[in-house]
Amino acid sequence: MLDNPISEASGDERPQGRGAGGQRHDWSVEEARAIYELPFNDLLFRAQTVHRRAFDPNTVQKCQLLSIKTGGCAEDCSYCSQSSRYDTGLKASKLMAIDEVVKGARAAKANGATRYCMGAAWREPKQRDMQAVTAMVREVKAMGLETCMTLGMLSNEDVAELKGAGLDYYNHNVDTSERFYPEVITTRTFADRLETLARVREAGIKVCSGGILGLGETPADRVDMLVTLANLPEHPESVPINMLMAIEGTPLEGAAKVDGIAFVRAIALARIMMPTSYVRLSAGRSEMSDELQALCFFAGANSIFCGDQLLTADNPGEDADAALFAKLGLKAETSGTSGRMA
Ligand code: SAM
Ligand code: DTB
Ligand code: SF4
Repeated sequence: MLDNPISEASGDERPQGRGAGGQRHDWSVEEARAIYELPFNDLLFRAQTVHRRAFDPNTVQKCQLLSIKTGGCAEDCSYCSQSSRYDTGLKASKLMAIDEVVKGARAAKANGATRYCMGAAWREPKQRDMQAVTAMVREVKAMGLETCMTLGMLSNEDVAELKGAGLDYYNHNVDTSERFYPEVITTRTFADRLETLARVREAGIKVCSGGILGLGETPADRVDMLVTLANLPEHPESVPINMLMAIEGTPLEGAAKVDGIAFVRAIALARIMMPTSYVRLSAGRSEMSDELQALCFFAGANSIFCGDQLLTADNPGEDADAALFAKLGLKAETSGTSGRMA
């Protein structure tokens, strides 16, 4: 099968474990690695074929981020500008006022974002913060935007409160492979991450989970990470793939750059294994050429973060993205017209 990408891509085969909507949850590491290592043209053809079955290939979802609580985080994630353990020069701030968040959401909507993602530099939210964050969810949702939050680990009570407020998505990345995880973060475990993801899913909140490339992981780690995501009981509805933005002062400030072709291979593998998920070309676009981004879209990425800032780091911004979309003939997904095929 692996020698003939077309037969799988054209749906001739129905491997065991394939559920409704063409989703499989029984990917073996060997099978995934063989796909990742296909000749590049075969890999891209296969990914694009899978992509076209579920999505309009020329429509890209735009999500906007806002850091609602910046810096001073107790965790030691070695890529992060917001960990209090590293001197990154970032100024820590308190949880933002609700009306400031609403103002940001209004601007994002005007720029064509359909989802507003609110992130806090916490290991986990404190009970005393839950009233404010749930109010943010209610107000942003009332504006007709999809809501997403990323607040760290959640308890059963937290997920119930967020669900009650109407939260649509929760972002919680596995970040890398289980094997490599302790080299990147020591203050929590890979199992802790999976536990929060299970709680979110159980509460009926949609899952956004992906990872970062460029942490010093091997190609095998990248494949393992994607197999973990694809073999969850349900695929995450959103899969953000970040390219490390090397932040001065963090242990990864001098990390070697990820090869662009290897990055595209990871996007393609995510698309093939999770055919109906939105695969988001996430952090790192400000350092990517138009050509690399175009290859990512061809490999099946169909979502981006828009605006000139991510949480704390740079992003291309509206003008650059408008020019890129025009060059590639891409259109932004609007709330009314989904990029999903009927
Ligand atoms: N504190 C929460 C947590 O860690 O789950 C939420 C915020 S955290 C900044 C969200 C994700 O952003 C991380 O899991 C990581 O995948 C990504 N990220 C953070 N810093 C990054 C960087 N310098 N380059 C690329 N991705 C990064
Ligand atoms: C995700 O996977 N990437 C976003 C979002 N989820 C929260 C965050 C990217 C952060 C990039 C570094 C920064 O802005 O500090
Ligand atoms: Fe804290 Fe999240 Fe940054 Fe880790 S990634 S240091 S948990 S803000």
